[in-house]
Amino acid sequence: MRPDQLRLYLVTDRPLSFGRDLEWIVEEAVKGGTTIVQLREKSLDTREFIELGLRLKRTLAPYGVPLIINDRVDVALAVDADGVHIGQSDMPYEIARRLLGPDKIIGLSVENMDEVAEANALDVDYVAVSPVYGTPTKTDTAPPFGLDGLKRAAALTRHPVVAIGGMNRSTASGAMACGIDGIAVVSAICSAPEPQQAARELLNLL
Ligand code: TZP
Ligand code: MG
Repeated sequence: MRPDQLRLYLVTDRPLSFGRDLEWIVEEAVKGGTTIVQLREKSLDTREFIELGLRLKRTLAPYGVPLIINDRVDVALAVDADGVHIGQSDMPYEIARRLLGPDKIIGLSVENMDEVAEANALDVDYVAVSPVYGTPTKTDTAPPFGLDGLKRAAALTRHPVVAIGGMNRSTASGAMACGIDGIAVVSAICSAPEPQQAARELLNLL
């Protein structure tokens, strides 16, 4: 993947989308300039997860925007998504790579400096520094990196970097100044009254 595809990374969250259709949110976000989309589902049945993945893949195809599946390598394979995003307690990178092959995107969350260093031994396509700030969207996180930690993580890693956790219009520019490739957002787009406008405004700040 090209690092510029990480610039504005939407991570979906249906509860934070206030009952609005996820395909609509995603298409609006992409019209506003979102460069990559991760389908993150924590409570869907496998069958529903796959059906939603297939629908989002059809939504994104005309825009050439990659679809990444959170956690579930089986779902990524089932829908022939562009890749998967794994955390430190998900399937190990080497196994995910073996199953997905050399061409799929694999992103990895890193939650402290040791994990940033360890990821340098893996051929992941990007790392997500998580979280930069504490966020009500996900409360079971590691302690936040802050901008200082983000800067050190960006300097230490050999991979493209996205920042996640508390990224919004007020925090985006400061994060980008740490030498990263993009920001990943949940609530700043999913909960926005106008997701297209929200994405456009974020992109303008990056
Ligand atoms: N992983 C680390 S923080 C986070 C995830 C999925 C949630 C980020 O949500 P928001 O609303 O963009 O702060
Ligand atoms: Mg995970």
